[in-house]
Amino acid sequence: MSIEQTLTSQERLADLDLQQLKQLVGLVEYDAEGDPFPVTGWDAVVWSVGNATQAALYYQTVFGMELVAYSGPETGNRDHHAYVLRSGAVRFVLKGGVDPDSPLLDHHRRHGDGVIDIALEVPDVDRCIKHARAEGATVLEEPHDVSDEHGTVRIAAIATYGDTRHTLVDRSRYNGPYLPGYVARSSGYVKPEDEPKRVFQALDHVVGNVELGNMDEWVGFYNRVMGFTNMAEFIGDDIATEYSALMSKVVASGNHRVKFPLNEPAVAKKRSQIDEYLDFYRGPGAQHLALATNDIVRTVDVLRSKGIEFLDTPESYYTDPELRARIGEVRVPIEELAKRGILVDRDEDGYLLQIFTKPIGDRPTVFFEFIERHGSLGFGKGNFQALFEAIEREQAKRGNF
Ligand code: TYF
Ligand code: FE
Repeated sequence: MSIEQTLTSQERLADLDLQQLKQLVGLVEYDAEGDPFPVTGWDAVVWSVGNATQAALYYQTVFGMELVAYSGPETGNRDHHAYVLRSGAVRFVLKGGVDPDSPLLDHHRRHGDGVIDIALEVPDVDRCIKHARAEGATVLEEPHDVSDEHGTVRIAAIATYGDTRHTLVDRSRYNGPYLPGYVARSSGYVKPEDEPKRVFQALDHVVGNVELGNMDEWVGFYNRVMGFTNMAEFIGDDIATEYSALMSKVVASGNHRVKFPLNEPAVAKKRSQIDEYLDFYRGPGAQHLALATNDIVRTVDVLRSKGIEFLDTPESYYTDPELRARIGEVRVPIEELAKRGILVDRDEDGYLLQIFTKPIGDRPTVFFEFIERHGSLGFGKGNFQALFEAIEREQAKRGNF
């Protein structure tokens, strides 16, 4: 039995080791041999944005990411600009149309800013596609090699919920800055001396919102097509009708690096936050990305100082004796968490600290979560009520009922 734990190329570049990743995102050892669709980890999150040239600056100056590669008219790509940014093991690719007839602009007209591709690094693209096809997946791009002076990448893509895709990338024979067609690029932006090197190190999970009644179908898709297994945490209809108006289940890759909670709306007293997303995104799509940090207090302070707005948490959350008793001792005084609105949850494995931003674009669709794990492999179940009440307060401000 092979117990496989391999670093992704991004993790190696970021100088992260397996011990750090275990802490940051809770990866586990597993038997890769019996895995029909082995996944090493995240490759990139590819965004369609209304103005990639400006968004690239936002992710550098606000989120502290580093510009590393570029494709655009100057490199022979007349269709769009694409800026590749990284923070630790996280890679974002921001795409914005140049050619007025670019398909990217059609996508943007419909969905607004959002995630078009959750790309994964895999050791064997052909094996994954063979399995995916046999399980009925839609293959959007057949396995093929792309090469330049830095080597060869093998690549393919399958469809997932809505207009979202999973590109599968084997970069074991490649050492360029991103993909063939991209050139290395840095920027003139100079980070202030007093800022941390990074405000997040790794991607923890990406949540998908799907239509009413479709959650189990998509859980089944990830089980069958990608060999993902279900994690213990879920939101059932018992909790849903109480306050959250959503149901949720979580699937994970064998090594637990890649975790996909999947939400569907539930019928409850108030219009679901998931319905609001589906209306404004015009269909299923990625709802939030959880970014792992090893110092959430610092992360929140830096981001707030740059104008990022987080959901607020009422004082009563921190003074609730039941919560106090349940969370016990954490690495920072509760008062420090209360000042910043950081949430705490504890389970049998440990605890986690988390906080959520307001939607990051013009539509009430995509947002970020920041998460600092200390043993807990969960998603903050104990915070769902406080969190969903906060989301509902924001929905009400937007005129939702
Ligand atoms: O990823 C999760 O499951 C948590 C909780 O609309 C959550 O971050 C679930 C649904 C949602 C917002 C947060
Ligand atoms: Fe989350």
